[in-house]
Amino acid sequence: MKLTKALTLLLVNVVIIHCDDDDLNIYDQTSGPNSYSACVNENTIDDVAFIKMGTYRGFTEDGIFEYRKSYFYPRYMENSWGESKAICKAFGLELVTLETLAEAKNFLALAESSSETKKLRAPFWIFIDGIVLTPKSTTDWYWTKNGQKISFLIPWGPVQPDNWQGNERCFSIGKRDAGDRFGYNDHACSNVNLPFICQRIEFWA
Ligand SMILES: [Ca+2]
Repeated sequence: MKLTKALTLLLVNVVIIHCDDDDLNIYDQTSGPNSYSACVNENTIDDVAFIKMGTYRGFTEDGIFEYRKSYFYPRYMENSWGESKAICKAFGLELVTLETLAEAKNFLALAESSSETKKLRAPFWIFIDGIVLTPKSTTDWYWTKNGQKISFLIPWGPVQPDNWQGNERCFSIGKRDAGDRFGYNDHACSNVNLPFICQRIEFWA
């Protein structure tokens, strides 16, 4: 292996190691909870640190752009919202955004049926992109990757958003009770580590 890039991202040290052709592509968590190393080959990223959860293809709400998206679940990783965003970026991905209500609904169903999320025990929440500017608001939510307001009515989970303990400004999905369906939730951004989901998106006119 040859070390090609070392990044210090917020409190997380992410070391990206290029995989030689004859190396096994491995993912390992080393040196404590805030240090990760991964052998990443762009052609096989689906099989390495990230489990590909599925794909989505649709049109933006204005109907101008078609897009195709792939969702990736980083196994074994739990981080703050800011760290999650940085880790996705370090691997050439983004923390998940949702372009339309149709995608938002499809994404919930996809995440709910994933073999990875089935390993989690309720209550659990999973970070995606998105912050709220007005606490407990159902409509004042923004994607941080481009600053755009979330344009559809968010299908919140039961009793959400609740701004629990007055500290919930980041967007997540998951469920509170084992029997619940997946839903969207406002969640604390820091001082808590959660799983997260990254995406890769391509647009074309
Ligand atoms: Ca909440």
